[in-house]
Amino acid sequence: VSAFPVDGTFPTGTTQFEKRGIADRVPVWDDEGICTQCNKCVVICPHAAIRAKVVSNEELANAPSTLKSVPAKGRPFDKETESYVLQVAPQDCTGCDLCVAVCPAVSKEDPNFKSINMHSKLKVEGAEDPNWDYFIDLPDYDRAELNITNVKGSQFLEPLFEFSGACSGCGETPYIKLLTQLYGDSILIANATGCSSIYGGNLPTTPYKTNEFGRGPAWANSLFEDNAEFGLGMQLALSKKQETSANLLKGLDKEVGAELVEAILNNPEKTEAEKAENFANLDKLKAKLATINKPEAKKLSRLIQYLRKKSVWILGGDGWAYDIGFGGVDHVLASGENINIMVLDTEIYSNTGGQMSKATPLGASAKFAVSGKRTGKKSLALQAVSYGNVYVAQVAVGAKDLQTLKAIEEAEAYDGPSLIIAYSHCGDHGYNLRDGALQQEKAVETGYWPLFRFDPSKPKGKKFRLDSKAPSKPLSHFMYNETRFTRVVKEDAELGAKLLEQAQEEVETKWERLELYRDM
Ligand SMILES: Cc1ncc(C[n+]2csc(CCOP(=O)(O)OP(=O)(O)O)c2C)c(N)n1
Ligand code: SF4
Ligand code: SF4
Ligand code: SF4
Repeated sequence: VSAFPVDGTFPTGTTQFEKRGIADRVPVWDDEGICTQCNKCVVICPHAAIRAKVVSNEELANAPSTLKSVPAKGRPFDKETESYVLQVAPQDCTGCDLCVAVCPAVSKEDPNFKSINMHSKLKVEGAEDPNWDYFIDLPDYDRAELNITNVKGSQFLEPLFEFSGACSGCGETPYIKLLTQLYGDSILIANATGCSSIYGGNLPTTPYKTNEFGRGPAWANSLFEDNAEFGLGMQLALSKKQETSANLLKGLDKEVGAELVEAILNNPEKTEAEKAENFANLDKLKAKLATINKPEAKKLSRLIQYLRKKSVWILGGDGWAYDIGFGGVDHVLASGENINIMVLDTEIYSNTGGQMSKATPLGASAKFAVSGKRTGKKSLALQAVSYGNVYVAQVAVGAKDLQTLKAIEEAEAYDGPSLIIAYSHCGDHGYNLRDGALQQEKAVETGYWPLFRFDPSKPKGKKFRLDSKAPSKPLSHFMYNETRFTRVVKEDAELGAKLLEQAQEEVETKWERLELYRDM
């Protein structure tokens, strides 16, 4: 039996040592000339195995000759002195092909050739392994300089969730990765049991890691049924510690100096620059506290990390959020606390083999609904909207990555409870997940998965924003590419046709209902 530390902590950033090398084929950045540097391949990668950096040209002076780079495009980069590099980690890539599928840069001469293309790993790893080793040690761009309100800029941020053991092509992990890129050094994660707790804490390794300053997400998994309450407890403890540390600091005003005290207490940490300033001030405070011989100073030294803006994110699947943990989710939403919930909605209990949940749509076959579910999916999002003071977003990163990014940023900024329902394709849906992002696009086009955001902090008439257009394609365009929907058609064509008709009707009714929210 291994010796576990008494407080339940374990080393982080350990998946990087696994080097599972499970892919037969891996992507290679073949044509840097046609690459638009959009970073769409980076955001969709479930395993953080393809990354982009912008570095000064000098940094590349000793790079392997096979490491490609191009002048960096767009703000804030200097194309004369800085280069854009895109690199795959061949031994961490799972070969899902999602990055190639989303790449918009197609060769004019050959429509089957893109900026990145899949190759036999055996043939390319000789060059690409050393390329990755060099690339990963290159410095990350200054966070405070990047424009992280667009997808491209956000993808230069270091992911603090990488190389998880999730299935190849998983639709859940890109959301978690993005969350850690944006706020990884300032968040606490409460994780419901489900796929995300298994690939999130697949001991002895974990995909969560810290940045070069030793800061990263604090993560814990309690149970399946109590995760929202678990996260609320984290939030209450966090608020108390923040309050206690602020009071201690105010009490040491004279010893510390009013200017530093004010600078720390009044820093909203809304931007990366403000965050960096607070880190610098806390370093100064730490040094000062060491010279003050008072019990309050000693106590504050232990609590100094709470003089920070931190947030709690509660993560889990639909089985947790719609069904078994729903009471807790509802309780947290009703609490008014400044807390965030993200539901990774695969529309089934994925981790235990695909059982039906209240998120399973009409007509889909799942365990306990093998011949097609006969009732519709509940709208957890609209239930939450009914509170009026909850920020709510329904997103699909494969369909509209910018909307997902905005939703996460708005949820984090909103001073109250937030709920993001994130469409997550899953191997249990029954198709090659290479097409996961394409299916998400179809889900949005057909009205199966409308995209919207409800922000109570916006003025009347501007609170509800529909981010997708009215359904423009029949539902079958989306549904009939997935075995979960075609199974019933194969078994009983008449029943299949009836369920499709009902599902189509449901889509139209749901869209009409959403349009009513527009004026809110
Ligand atoms: C009270 C309880 N019931 C059942 C389980 C078994 N269990 C663990 S994970 C899971 C499914 C999780 O499904 P979901 O919340 O949709 O997350 P996903 O795996 O799809 O990400 C189940 C049923 C459990 N751990 N606790
Ligand atoms: S093939 Fe899949 S795992 Fe590999 S880099 Fe592309 S998206 Fe990531
Ligand atoms: S998706 Fe294609 S065009 Fe965009 S950064 Fe990746 S390789 Fe370049
Ligand atoms: S079962 Fe589905 S949700 Fe779970 S890791 Fe695999 S693809 Fe992701």
